[in-house]
Amino acid sequence: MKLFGTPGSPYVRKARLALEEKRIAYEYVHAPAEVRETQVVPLNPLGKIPVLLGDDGRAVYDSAVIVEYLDGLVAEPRLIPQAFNDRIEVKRWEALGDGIADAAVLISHDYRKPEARRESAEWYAKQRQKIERGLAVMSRDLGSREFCFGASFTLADIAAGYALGYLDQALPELNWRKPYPALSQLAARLAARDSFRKTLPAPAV
Ligand SMILES: N[C@@H](CCC(=O)N[C@@H](CS)C(=O)NCC(=O)O)C(=O)O
Repeated sequence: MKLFGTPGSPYVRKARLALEEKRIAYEYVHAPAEVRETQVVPLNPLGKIPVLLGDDGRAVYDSAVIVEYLDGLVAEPRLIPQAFNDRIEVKRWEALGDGIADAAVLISHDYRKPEARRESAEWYAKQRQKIERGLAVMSRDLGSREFCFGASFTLADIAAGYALGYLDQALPELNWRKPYPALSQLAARLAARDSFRKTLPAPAV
């Protein structure tokens, strides 16, 4: 099985975290923007990463579908609970992680444009509010518990972990740790896991 991605993408990291947690062997194929047309578009018409290519030739995208696919492929450890309400709760955590990452990706891509072509201050404020409201709900729902949902590690922890990690990487000036000490402790616990250590992107130079 192959996973096409780039190390800086939070969605690719989500898929890699699921592969690592489930101990599924895979080949990581570096697919930066220059090769997307030839390497990714034939597998995913949307041209986005991550894409998972199975040994049977089946291509799976996007990251939410990849995680669900992997969780069905290898039963243990279970990342998405089977009971309906529990499953929806864990998927809601995933939506929070994705939404925080979406806003942070938009901001960090806009930063790279020449100043004259950047979005307005209102647009930036709107994206930051999404991140801040998302963090507030994550913090409230985590409370003083060890895991984001239930009594064991799930996709909810992957979602919080990759979103918080991406904020550190893309928007370090946000300083989210100070207002959210419980999320900060969660991030430290997650960072100590093999899966998080193995998928930590190298610092930008
Ligand atoms: N919802 C998708 C988002 C994937 C996504 O936006 N990936 C970015 C990289 S961070 C990408 O491939 N962008 C290229 C494009 O949109 O053409 C997922 O979770 O997989």
